[in-house]
Amino acid sequence: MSDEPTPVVLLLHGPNLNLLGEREPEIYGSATLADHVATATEAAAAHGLALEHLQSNAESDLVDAIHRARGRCVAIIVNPGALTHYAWSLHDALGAYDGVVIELHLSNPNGREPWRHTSVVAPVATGTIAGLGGHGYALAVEAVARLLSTGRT
Ligand code: CA2
Repeated sequence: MSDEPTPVVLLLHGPNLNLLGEREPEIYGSATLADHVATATEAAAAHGLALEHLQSNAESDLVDAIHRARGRCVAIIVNPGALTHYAWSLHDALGAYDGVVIELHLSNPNGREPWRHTSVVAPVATGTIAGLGGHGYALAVEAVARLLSTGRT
C-alpha cells in the first residue's frame, strides 16, 4: 500500500443544474445531478482518484470553492451552467488555479442560441467536453487521469 494521499478532483456545477432530470430532458437528458455525480465518482475511483462535489446557484460559492481547491485538488471539472457565458469572476478564479481544468457541458452550447457561443471559462480551461450528455462525466475524469499521468496541466 502506498502512503501517498489519494489525489482529489473537484466537480463543480453552477446555477439550475440541481434541476436536472426534472425539466428539459430533450436538451439535458433524464439523468439527475446525483446520477452524474455517481458516474464521475465511480470513474474517479477506477482511476485512483477521489471526487468532491459542489453545486451552487451562487457565483460566489463557486469562486470560493475554486479558491479552496488551490494547492489541495489536482483538478477541477466544472459545468458552470449559464455562468459559462458571462461570469468573469469564474474566469479569474480558474486562471489563478494551477491544476487541470476541464470545462464540461451536457449540451453543445455552440449549436444553440448565439449567446451561448461565448465561454469565458474556455480560455482558462485545459480542455472542454460538450454535447455528449452524461457520458461527458466519465470522459472528463478520464481526461484528468491522462493529463495527470503525462504531467500536463
Ligand atoms: O449544456 C450544459 O451543460 C449547460 O452548461 C447547461 C446550462 C446552459 O445555460 C449552458 O448554456 C449549457 C443550463 C443549466 C440549466 O439546467 C437546467 C436543468 C433542468 C431544467 C432547467 C435547467
